[in-house]
Amino acid sequence: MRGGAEGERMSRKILEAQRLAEVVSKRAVLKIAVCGIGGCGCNTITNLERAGIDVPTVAVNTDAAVLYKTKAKYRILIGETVTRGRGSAGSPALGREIMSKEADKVIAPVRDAELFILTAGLGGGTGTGGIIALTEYIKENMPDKLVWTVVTTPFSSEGVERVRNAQVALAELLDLADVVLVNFNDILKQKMGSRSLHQAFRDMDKHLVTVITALTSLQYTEPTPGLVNIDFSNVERLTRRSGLGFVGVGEGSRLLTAFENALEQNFCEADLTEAKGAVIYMEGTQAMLKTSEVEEMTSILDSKYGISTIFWGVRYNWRLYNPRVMLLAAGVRSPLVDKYLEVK
Ligand SMILES: Nc1nc2c(ncn2[C@@H]2O[C@H](COP(=O)(O)OP(=O)(O)OP(=O)(O)O)[C@@H](O)[C@H]2O)c(=O)[nH]1
Ligand SMILES: [Mg+2]
Repeated sequence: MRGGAEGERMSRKILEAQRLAEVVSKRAVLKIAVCGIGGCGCNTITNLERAGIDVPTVAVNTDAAVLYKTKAKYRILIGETVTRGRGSAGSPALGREIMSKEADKVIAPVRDAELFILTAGLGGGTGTGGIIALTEYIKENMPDKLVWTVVTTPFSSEGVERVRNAQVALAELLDLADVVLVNFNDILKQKMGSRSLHQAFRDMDKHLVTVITALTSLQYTEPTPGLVNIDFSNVERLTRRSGLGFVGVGEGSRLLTAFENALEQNFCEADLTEAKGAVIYMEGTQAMLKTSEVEEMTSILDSKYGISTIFWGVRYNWRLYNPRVMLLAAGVRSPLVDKYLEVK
């Protein structure tokens, strides 16, 4: 048996270690919430829930029937007195007005999140006006939080009015949000060669789930010696008010192939040259994540794109057959987005 003084010293040490571990674990977990607005946003939330996402999800709509069918941790009907639960009939102005009055109610269940991922299909009323008003609300009332938006642009075949709604909203979002990730439906259709509009929407649905799931996995990064690890302050410094962003997720037989495939997942023709910085998040077994290939990824980003600020995240995942890489680049350019915003 240890003596009284010695025993006391030991138990104090154990208590201190426990307290430190608690602080570390609290600091390390990045609190993320995902919020989907309008028909497309609600559909994305349902798909994320089906895929087993494990961050709080909020689905918001003015359309009660669509919301009723949505699967989400929190479902919030807005504009009930104005639209009587029937949607905003394609009016972004109405969607915006309703959300600006009820944003408080929407955010209430996830108020403690540090990073909000907001998603909507641009072109209609609720999602288009709502995502702008919600971003504005968070930026005005909780300026320390980050807002990343994941949006789609309508197919040209959906008509001029929807495209115009989307153009105006995209321009505003680029000013308001910390990061805007935009996916052009037309580009996806070209790449996938989808047979019908319905099929193309389903392809985009899958893409949105992959991107948002990958973004939320940033909360799991494990500190790895020898790499500049991702923590919240890195993510914050890199993405705050960084405008247009790029995210690609790829798998491949080797890490480098996965990385190249991630670069291919480009649905806004983003040009990564001179981007503000990048985050690379890798998953796989320890044997898959080879240091030499990690170095090669860094050197490609540096020599080909001139990106020198790179943060790394690793999560060992014994269930994967192939390594998976998520590449997030902040502050990218896109001639396609520039052109899209010019057309009136
Ligand atoms: N990928 C995908 N895109 C969709 C889906 N539904 C709609 N969209 C796209 O999102 C745009 C906006 O549509 P909605 O989300 O239904 O519109 P809303 O925000 O509910 O607006 P209102 O109904 O007018 O209040 C459309 O123009 C489509 O381009 C969907 O299920 N999947
Ligand atoms: Mg709707």
